[in-house]
Amino acid sequence: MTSLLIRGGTVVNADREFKADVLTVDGKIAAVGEDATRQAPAAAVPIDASGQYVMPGGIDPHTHMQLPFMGTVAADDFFTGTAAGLAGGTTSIIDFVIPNPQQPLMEAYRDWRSWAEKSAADYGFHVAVTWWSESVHADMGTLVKEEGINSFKHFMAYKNAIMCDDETLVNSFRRALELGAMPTVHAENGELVFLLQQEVVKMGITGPEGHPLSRPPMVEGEAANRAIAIADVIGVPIYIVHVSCIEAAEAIARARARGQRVYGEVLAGHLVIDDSVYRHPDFAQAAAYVMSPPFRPKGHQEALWRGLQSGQLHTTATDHCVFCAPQKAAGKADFTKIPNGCGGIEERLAVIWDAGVNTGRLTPSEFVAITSANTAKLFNLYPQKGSISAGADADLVVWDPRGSKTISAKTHHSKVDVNVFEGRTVRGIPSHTISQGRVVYAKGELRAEAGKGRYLKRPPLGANFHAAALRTQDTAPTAVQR
Ligand code: DUC
Ligand code: ZN
Ligand code: ZN
Repeated sequence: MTSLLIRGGTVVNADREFKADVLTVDGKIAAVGEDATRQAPAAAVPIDASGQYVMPGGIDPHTHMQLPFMGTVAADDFFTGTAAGLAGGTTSIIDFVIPNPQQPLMEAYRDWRSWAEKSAADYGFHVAVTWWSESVHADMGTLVKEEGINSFKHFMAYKNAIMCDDETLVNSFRRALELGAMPTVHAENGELVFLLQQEVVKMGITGPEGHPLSRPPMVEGEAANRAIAIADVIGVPIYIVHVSCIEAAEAIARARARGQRVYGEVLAGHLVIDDSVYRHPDFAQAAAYVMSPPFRPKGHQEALWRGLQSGQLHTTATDHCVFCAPQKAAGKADFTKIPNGCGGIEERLAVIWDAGVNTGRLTPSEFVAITSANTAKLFNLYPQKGSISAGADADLVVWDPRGSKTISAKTHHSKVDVNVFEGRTVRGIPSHTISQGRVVYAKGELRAEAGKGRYLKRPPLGANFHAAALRTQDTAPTAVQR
């Protein structure tokens, strides 16, 4: 039996914070509070959490480990990427299975499952629907009913690659509704991106500064509005990944005000980095920030914070998808060929704590809501994940609110050669990360082990979640008697 007794800390859940000891036994939280102290076996290993917070380990609902993309493969594999996450207090990820168009979903799913076996932390998958056929319809059923998938991803951008047209969106959303699964979208209008990329290049703008010009906020706003409208007509909830701009955040807020069940995710990078990075005179420095949607002018960041503060936006993620400088160099002569993606899995919690809690924008409980609990609830992992309560998985972070560090590629654990938060000093860092009741990170020492992560099956969301998501513009369907 392995047991830990985390003593003297302040436990923070999404609903409240309170002083309590936490006892873990064999990978689960056995007790919280007086029971923990009383029931602790003599062999329990003590961890001193005095003056610190004890929070659920972070869940990153949006990562792309070893993703084959734009002619190359993302540099962090499932081991190095999840290990970096553990060093930053993130104990679970939800990554993406992305079939090529015409590839059977089940085949791609099996590929990703085998790649992920080396994960150091627990993991689940959203599965992307990149094309439509009867076999895709059938595979979605198998994935939900047998494989524990309850969310499907749709790329509205990346024309001539993985982009969904409206026909696919409509068919897939309808199937998701039948299955009790959550449709999710990368909201950017791929036709507009395609057109603007050509126009920007024709103007002679071939460097990374062309990237945000080809993907302005309205391109994201259009797609968010369209996806939300389709979901409304179908009567299914919808989750918009990496909301980066006012236009998309407002689309979500408007739909929610109409009573529609719409959820929004925000990336740590989009909260604190602005589009000035694309104007760096050194290609490699600017290309390091090429991701989609791009970083935005400053005003958008404030809107994203307000969305999180007001509860109109719900989760935070990273879109961790890293490419090293030689990979980014594929787009040296043409920004449209720069592999899209940035890191952040190790930094997300500290960046959001520093810019969110230390500034008074968020309480510690609100921080837990947007870094783990809301994701666990939306994707049906709660309270196994996202909660410090008896019976939950022993995935915890002991958080030192006075500890600080300066983020750098020289000291991070990802394999990528840059860090988009380079030079940022953050106050509030993990002292210990505990995964499945094992101390996997302690005061700078990472003890991640390949293959220790487990696949997380996520059951469908249930009839109530879907049944209540009625069309907001319903009129009773009645035939005219003639
Ligand atoms: N955006 C990125 O920047 N990289 C991977 C996929 C995506 O949508
Ligand atoms: Zn995306
Ligand atoms: Zn992504």
